[in-house]
Amino acid sequence: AAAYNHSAIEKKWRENWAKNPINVNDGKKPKYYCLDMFPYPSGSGLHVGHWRGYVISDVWSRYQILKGHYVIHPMGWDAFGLPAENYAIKMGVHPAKSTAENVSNIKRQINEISAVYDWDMEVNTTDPEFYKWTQWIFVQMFKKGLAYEKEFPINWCPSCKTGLANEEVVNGCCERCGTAVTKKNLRQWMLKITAYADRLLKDLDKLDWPEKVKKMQSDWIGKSYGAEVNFKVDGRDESITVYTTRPDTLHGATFMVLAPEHELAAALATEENKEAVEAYIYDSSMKSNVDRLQDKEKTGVFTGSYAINPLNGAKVPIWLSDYVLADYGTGAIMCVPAHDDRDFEFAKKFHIPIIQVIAKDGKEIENLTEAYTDANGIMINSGEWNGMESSVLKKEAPAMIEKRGLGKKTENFKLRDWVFSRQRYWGEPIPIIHCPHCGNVPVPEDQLPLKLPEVESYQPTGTGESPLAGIDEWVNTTCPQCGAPAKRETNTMPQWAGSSWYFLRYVDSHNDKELVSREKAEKYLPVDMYIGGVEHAVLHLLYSRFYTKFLNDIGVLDFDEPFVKLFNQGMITGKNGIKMSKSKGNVVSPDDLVRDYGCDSLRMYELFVGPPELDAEWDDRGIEGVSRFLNRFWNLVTESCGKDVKATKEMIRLRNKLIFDIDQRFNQFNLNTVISGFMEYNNKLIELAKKNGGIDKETLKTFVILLAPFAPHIGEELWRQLGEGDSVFHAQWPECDKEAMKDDEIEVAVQVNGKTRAVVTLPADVSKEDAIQAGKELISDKLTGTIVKEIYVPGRIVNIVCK
Ligand code: ANZ
Ligand code: ZN
Repeated sequence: AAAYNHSAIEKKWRENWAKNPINVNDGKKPKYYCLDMFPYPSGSGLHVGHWRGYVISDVWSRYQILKGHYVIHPMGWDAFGLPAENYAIKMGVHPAKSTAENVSNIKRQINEISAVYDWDMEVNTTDPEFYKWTQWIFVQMFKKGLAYEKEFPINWCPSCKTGLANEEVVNGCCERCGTAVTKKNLRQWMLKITAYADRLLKDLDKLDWPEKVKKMQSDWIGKSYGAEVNFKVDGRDESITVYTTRPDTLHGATFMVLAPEHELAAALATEENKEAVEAYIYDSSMKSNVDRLQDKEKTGVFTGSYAINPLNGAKVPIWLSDYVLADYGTGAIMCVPAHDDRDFEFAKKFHIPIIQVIAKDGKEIENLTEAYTDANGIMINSGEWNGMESSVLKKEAPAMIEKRGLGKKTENFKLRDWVFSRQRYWGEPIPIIHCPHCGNVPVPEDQLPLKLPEVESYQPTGTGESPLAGIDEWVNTTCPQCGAPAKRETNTMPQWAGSSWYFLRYVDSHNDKELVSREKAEKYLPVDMYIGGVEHAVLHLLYSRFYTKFLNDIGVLDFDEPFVKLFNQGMITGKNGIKMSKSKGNVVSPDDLVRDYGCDSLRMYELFVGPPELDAEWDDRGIEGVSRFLNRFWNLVTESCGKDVKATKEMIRLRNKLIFDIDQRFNQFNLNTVISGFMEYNNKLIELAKKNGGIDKETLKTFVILLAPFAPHIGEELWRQLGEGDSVFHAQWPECDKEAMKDDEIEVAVQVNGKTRAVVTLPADVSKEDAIQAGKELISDKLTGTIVKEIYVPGRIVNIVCK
């Protein structure tokens, strides 16, 4: 038989599948939607790390095809936004041009994977026919009051020269370029994602997602329960409302802190504190939220004013400090230094009294050296609350405070509205016209898409305006409502706008009337399996859920969660776990490996390197092992092919065990152990072939079907060599016969007083009596005294106890 020639068979089957697609929608098969997170078409192309996710989603898709599904497995390009634009600026070419080049280059590379993508569904977020709908969604949100304008200090990246969403600031730095983020007061378009906070949190329960990701989302949404409590300002009419999750500690509130931006901050300053207060307010305005929250020494300033603790009438000083954020809760807090770390540090630094109100076993600590943050204990120094269990009081206090008219029970979210405008060129223009008479008027829907105009200079201006603001003939327009001269909005949408809904478009990508037809949405959506990196846990994955819920609310979709199941693959790294990147010079290109070992070997090796959910270090040499396996399997099949070997019991048993093991591992996403399983069973079959002069066809065919999702070309080729006329992907995924899987003979240890004396081979279904009988016969010469007990541990041990 001919030797395994990967280049020849891979070329042959790729051409064949192009003509005879294996994944056909006959309208009868149930659908299965398996989605990859679509890539940014960057200039550096694909390395072996990118392959991993695409291989995982492809083996899963092919598995679903074999299980009788019509699989929706599309691919597209997330091509707007900073990465494409920064690249374009660096290379000195227009982003439209470089993006198109990158797309065609990456598409060629992706095709090397031989995945079953349906390119007829392809989308590109920069295509006007696509972003027409991105803009359309914005207009619908605007009409529902969910897109609104607001001026406030936002996160600003001085290097990318654009505003950023909270989600795009990581440890105080720009998520894209790593530059420290500052603040800038800018007029912004905002999306009211907070209107969906409760649903975004609650519906996490519906999702079959990694717990880790769900936790990241729920932490980000950050719901907390507590109370708003009113403190009267001493000697004045105003009162200050604080938000607290710990109203049980109210007796321990020895001071208050307002955010420097609080509306009363300046007004509360007494004459002698005025100068210091104003200076402090100014200094804080120059810092970002992240700076302010970082663990640095606390700063603050006393206003000179006092407030009255509503429970016990104590006079407490009012301070300003930037550790209190203006946009969380009410922007003012009551400070309980005995039980809160930040308050403790602040009180120590500024010599403010500390009163302990919760104590373990009710015993007060003489000199607190740190805050007692455990919410369990007995209330002390708390008037009528003394003696209560604090964890109980914590739950009851909000209602008690509300009942006594001191405030109200309330809840809060950490989630903020989404800063949705970018002062950059390479994005979807926001389809709004500013009219001096009518205010903000959306571009009429029949005029969408509002195309991004061609510009000479697309570099960010740094002025807080996008480069679009410099194109007078584009900016100046007329109001669609009253016809008066008006100006276009010049900000563009963020990177995430297109990716928040692209997965909906794939199933109806040529529809020029609707974003997606209701019929197709009902038939093909939502996504059954979403595969991609974990870095998107709170950005893309949260935004997509929000968009889906909104589109559900306005009747476009009949479901409100986009991704039923989520799988996050780990990263492939270079040596010592270092991320693969051009700048580190450790990028491994798939091209040479495909040439030398074939696509099938590389696909399998991508999975073999380790559990798919974990990071794995790449080592080129490992691919040899996979390649050797494929060669040996090839030889086994081709040598048995013409021989018509009869199936032995052992072959049948092995066949069923193989099905059971592979299917189970596959289902649990233990893809690396699927590959090692193939290797083990291959070795066993080779042994059997030696004994029997080959392996029966049925067993070989079974192996080939199981292997095909992983190594589709060799799978298809061997399937045909085994005499089949139709594609292996039209075969049925084999089912395991559990009876046939059982070993029919077992080896049982025979013991005397717990010591093994012999081993006896017995039928697998032997009865207790027969097993003991056989065991006794075998060791009769070793029995002394009288038998007091006979024990049979099924399938393993016969133990005869003598005295
Ligand atoms: C008194 C208190 C006593 C508090 C105690 C905590 C512990 P969540 O919602 O879980 O993050 N807080 C409220 N608004 C704030 C703001 N704008 N900036 C900074 N801190 C703020 O926590 C809410 C708690 O964080 C509130 O409960 C408040 O401090 C503080 F032993 O009030 B607490
Ligand atoms: Zn108008």
